[in-house]
Amino acid sequence: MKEFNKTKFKYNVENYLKILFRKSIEEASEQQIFQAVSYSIKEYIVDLWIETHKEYESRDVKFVYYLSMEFLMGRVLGNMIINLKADETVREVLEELGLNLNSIEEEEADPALGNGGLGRLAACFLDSLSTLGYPAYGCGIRYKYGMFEQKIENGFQIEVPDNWLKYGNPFEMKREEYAQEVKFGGYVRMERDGEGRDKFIQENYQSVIAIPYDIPIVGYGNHIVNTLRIWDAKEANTFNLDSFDKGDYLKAVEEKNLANTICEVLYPNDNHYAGKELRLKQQYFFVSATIQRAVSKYMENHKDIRKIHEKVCFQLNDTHPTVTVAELMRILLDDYNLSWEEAWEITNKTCAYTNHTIMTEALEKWPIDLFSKLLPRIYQIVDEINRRFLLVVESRYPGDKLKIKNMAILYGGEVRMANLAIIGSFSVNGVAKIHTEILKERELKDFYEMYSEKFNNKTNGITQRRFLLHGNPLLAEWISKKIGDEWITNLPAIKKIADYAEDMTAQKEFMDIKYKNKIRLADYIYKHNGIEVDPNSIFDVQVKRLHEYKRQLLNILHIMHLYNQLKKYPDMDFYPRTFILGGKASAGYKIAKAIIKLINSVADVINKDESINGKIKVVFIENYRVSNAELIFPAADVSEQISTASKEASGTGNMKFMLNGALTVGTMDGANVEIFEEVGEENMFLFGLSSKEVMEYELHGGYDPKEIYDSDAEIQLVLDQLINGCYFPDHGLFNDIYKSLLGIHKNEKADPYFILKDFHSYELAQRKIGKAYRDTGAWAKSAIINVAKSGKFSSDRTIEEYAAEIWKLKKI
Ligand code: GPU
Repeated sequence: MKEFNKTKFKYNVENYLKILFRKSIEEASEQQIFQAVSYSIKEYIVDLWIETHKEYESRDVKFVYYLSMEFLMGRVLGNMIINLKADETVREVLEELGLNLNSIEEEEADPALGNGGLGRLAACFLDSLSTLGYPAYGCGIRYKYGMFEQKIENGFQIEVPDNWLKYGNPFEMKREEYAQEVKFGGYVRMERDGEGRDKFIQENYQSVIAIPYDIPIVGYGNHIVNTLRIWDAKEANTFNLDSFDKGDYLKAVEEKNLANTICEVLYPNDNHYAGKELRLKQQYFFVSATIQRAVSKYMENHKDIRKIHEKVCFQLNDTHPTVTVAELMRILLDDYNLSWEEAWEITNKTCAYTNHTIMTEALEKWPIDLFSKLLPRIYQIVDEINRRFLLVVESRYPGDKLKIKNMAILYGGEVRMANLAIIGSFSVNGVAKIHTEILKERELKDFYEMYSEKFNNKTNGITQRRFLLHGNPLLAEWISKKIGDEWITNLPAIKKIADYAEDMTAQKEFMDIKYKNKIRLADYIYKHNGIEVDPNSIFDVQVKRLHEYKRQLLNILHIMHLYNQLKKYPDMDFYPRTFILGGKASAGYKIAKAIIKLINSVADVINKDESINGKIKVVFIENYRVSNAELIFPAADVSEQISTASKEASGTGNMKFMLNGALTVGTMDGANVEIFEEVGEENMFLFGLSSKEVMEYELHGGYDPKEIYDSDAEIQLVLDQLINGCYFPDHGLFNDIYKSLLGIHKNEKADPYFILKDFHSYELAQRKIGKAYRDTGAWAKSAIINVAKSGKFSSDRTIEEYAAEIWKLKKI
């Protein structure tokens, strides 16, 4: 195997500058240097990439195709260098050339082809798949514009397009030779073939050509390189002046438009289905291209299409790629002439589905009208899957209309994608224990009753290579010095660091590192927000997408309350606190945007109030994304994981904080439950209703927050401050928030996320935190124990479980 060669790398950097830009190091811009360094790294990686695939071919391995509308990769250069174990060499060479790797890394766009947890999970999975040596493709869309850039102007969120490809992406490789045709619209004509079989032929359709771009995914220290394949759209070759005469001029223009729009932009919705036709086009576009190519690749070196499940598994990342089920059926039926029964059996052995939420507003339900017009042949197949499925339901539950209502794919004029995914897959998994239990007991109860063997849990994980080794070099080095570096590829080995939890020198070293990371973040905050924060204060952090169920509102209302208390009792016992919040709101999510404005308005008032002596600072981090997340997690003392119990499927930020030695204040929700199992009561601050209690209330139409408002003067004060101009002169602005809590809107549930109900319990937990932090030794001990117990939450563990129990993959 080729080793990373210092001399060659040095030569390459200068040579690429010359070839790409006709510049010397002295003349080149930082961006040009980033490009040259990236191409030099890529040159080395490509050889490993080729080797890896030769090996795959010679061993005739099984592949998983991880189909996802989102891959939130973050910057790749630094991570690739680390995974190549070339960090030291690269730094040396660059220094000899008078360059600095950290500032070169800053030149890279932050690829954000994802919204939040779901997309970042996909990116962590790719890192683990390569590191563990599993043959895999990530398959998605090459959006021209990724997640929007968030600007805060006058406290309001403004969305700015993210032109991440402006300078080109040095790591991608266009693979024209694997282009696929994808067909939309038209109609289906039926004819009999020579053997009397029905043939279905789509006609008068619009074509788009899907062009794959491959990005290498480098495993840690093992020379294995898998592929992230993202598809771009190109017009089919019909657009020329000749078509004018042939009368299909309009069709040619339409095809051109379709090709130009499909991959234009990532929908910025998290946990929310918007029902846009273009979104369905995106889904079918990348699914069809992926499945067609996967089948062709399989047939290149296998004879029997009937055995494709032995070499291929399609993992569906939520319902977004669910048309996979019907597309595979279409190919097996129409292109390979299999019988329905054969095709169905194969499809069922090849597809697996992951559910990532129980939020009902996230359920994808396409109007049949729209669906059948856009995908006429696919719709026929879905219709037939539905018809046959309902026969099974009817024979098992004769006359049971409720079962049909709950489980049918086609119902009430809609195509229900989750039902199609469950029926078409051999595996259905949730993403944390409690989430899977809720799916089985409530959301998908009827399916669980029918197909209990399909259901399984795969608790999420994160990659320690990015979120500790790359993001927190000081802590990473400290850990490795103490217990060796096995944790990099075997996170449970990090448990040995617990031996140092009570060692006072180690505690001090740990807190020093935390302090340095807090200074690093404080500098960032000063640079970006102009706010001075005290690194000796408690850094209390909530960073994640803005969503009512995640309850950033509970956090900010509590801050408002604390501020009231400090004003009222200036001498009260209070440990200085810096509240750091960050996250994007979906562009059309009004109340979430109002909450951002509220946070910024409260920050303005509190940060300026000299009478509280800087005891509270509030910071809203603009444009929260993977690159600044890597600065934020290492600097956190307190991790806010405060979703309404039962609503957060898993959460993964919770794991990133823990890995970096923050203590969690949280509800018994998602993976918090499993973090609690690991660290115990002494090392975590639990509060709030349990998921059982929440669901019980929901069953009975909620609860009455007015009782709390009327009987609790402190809460009343805080709520009134929303609408009395205390924080912002425009009274109306926070009205919607006020009403959402007290239920003044007709037909709307009051406080559906139990914010007032959990308020006091949260306040109590927060008070415990202030107290606990004063005992630095005990705090350090808890923080070190959190790091030590994070072993379970590596995405390596998650991927091992998927590989063994769902994909049946072999490592190479
Ligand atoms: N999640 Br559905 C998203 O980030 N976006 C979505 O559209 C959907 C789910 C998240 C869950 O909210 C989070 O709890 C989970 O940890 C993550 O997916 C990965 O499973």
